[in-house]
Amino acid sequence: MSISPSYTLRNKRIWVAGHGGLVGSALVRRLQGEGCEVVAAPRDSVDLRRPDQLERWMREVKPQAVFLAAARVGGIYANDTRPAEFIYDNLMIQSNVVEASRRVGVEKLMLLGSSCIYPRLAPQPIPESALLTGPLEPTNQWYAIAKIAGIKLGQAYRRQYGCDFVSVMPTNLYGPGDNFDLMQSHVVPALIVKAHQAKLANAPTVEVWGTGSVRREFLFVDDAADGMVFLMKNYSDEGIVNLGPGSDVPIRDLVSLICKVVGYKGGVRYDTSRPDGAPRKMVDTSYAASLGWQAHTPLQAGLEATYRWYLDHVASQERRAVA
Ligand code: GFB
Repeated sequence: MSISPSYTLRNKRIWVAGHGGLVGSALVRRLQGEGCEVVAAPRDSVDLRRPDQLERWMREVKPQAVFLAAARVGGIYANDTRPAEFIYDNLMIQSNVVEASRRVGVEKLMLLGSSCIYPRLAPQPIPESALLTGPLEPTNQWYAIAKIAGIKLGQAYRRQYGCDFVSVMPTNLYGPGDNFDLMQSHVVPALIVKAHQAKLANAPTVEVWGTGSVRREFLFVDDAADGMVFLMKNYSDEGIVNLGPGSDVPIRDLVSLICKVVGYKGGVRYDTSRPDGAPRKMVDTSYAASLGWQAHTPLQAGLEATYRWYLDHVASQERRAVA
């Protein structure tokens, strides 16, 4: 089985790979209460796609545990239009971090995947056992294949070398620190920007991609980081573990909620020439719950925190740049 209450983070040197990203920065926040030293690889001198640079840095710094939150990520448009980057960068980052972790003797490594690894038409909610049981959603197959390879890498190193490598599969994430660039972002930050700009411009409508009828499950990133730290300390097995809040919404309801949080009172225009992506991808979180973890941030509260972060960190800088 799976529960191994013995792994402590206290007094350990922990590398959060991807410390500046959405998940990595939430992990850094969450780890502050764990009595550990958090280290970060400098972006300008350590390219995780380069095994030589990575291993040199890891031998110098000697991390004892690693959260692999570094990845090439993006929303439906970025995934669909930059397939080479999404498959190559993720395959390289994962292979290099897994192999270097084995070579320098990392005690524990957590790989992060995504709910898009599951078949497009998987049963809902999606159990971990649905992995590799059917065809993938075409818009993100490149990213999904790379993330599935990451899971298999971790499992293979566990079997052959006895490495304590585990994999978690969070559902769609959002929160402070997200990417608000419309051509790269996921739906939550994109709609926050669009609703905010429509409010400022008094625009009659806000544009939403797709039909609005597909459903998504959104996990607040600080909940996700909490689940990851919980599993790092308490889970040790080759099975993957889903992380999610346990409920999903149609995109059209998400749009209404974001407009309410932002204070935009106009209408909505659906651009159906844009893809919908998977019809639904809500993960079954009963395994994580049986291990003792669950999410606690309601969607509206998470969206309010994300909008506040956007106003303080993105919109305010754009205003300064214009002034
Ligand atoms: O968040 P999102 O880009 O990713 O899109 P996926 C979710 C849904 O929101 C899709 C719709 O049906 C989009 O068409 N949507 C509506 C929008 N308006 C917008 C908009 O302005 N921007 C964006 N981005 N979407 C990603 C995968 O899929 O999910 C990744 O491509 C990863 O590989 C990630 O797995 C978690 O949920 O469709």
